[in-house]
Amino acid sequence: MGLILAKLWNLFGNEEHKICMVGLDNAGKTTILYQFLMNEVVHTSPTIGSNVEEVVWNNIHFIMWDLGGQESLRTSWNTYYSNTEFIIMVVDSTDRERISLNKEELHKMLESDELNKAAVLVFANKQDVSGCMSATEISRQLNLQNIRKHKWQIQSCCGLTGEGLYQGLEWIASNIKSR
Ligand SMILES: Nc1nc2c(ncn2[C@@H]2O[C@H](COP(=O)(O)OP(=O)(O)OP(=O)(O)O)[C@@H](O)[C@H]2O)c(=O)[nH]1
Ligand SMILES: [Mg+2]
Repeated sequence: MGLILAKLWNLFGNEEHKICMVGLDNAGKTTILYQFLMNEVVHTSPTIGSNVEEVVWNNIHFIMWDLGGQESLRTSWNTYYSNTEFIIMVVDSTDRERISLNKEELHKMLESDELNKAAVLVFANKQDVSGCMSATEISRQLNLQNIRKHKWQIQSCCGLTGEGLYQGLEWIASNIKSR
């Protein structure tokens, strides 16, 4: 009976799915959060702490946490991990210098027990900038092939136009466990 009620509850779109959006400072996380929320570009300044918004898409409720990416803030990302179903890592595809730092942060966070069941979506952001790294290149640089314990996907996107963002969300939706 409980299971049936739970299924019905999900059917009416009342279940919430927690997403933690991480990535280095200036990657475009806050820009992406507000594209999802309002379909427009907002003026951002570096996030101190976090932003959280409820994004409803196709009757699915996502609680999206956008965590500040500056070095001093990255050490507290783990305080947000409990009950996280999906990690979105946003990568600035123009930032070749810090791609290995991105890799370190990603693989470090995936060692956390609290993220055992989390799936990972990597957004290769800022694809509007010519000469930027492609999703394939970023995938190689981040060593995504070596991630075995988590489902993962990489999606190229542009936070300014919204291009690619909903393909990413579709992948997330198709990996919700209760569906
Ligand atoms: N060209 C380009 N610029 C982008 C894109 N997405 C975001 N930006 C710009 O990148 C800058 C940083 O964006 P934010 O969304 O504030 O970055 P953030 O990841 O939230 O940074 P922190 O809060 O410091 O962690 C802003 O000037 C954005 O307008 C994109 O797809 N293309
Ligand atoms: Mg921000």
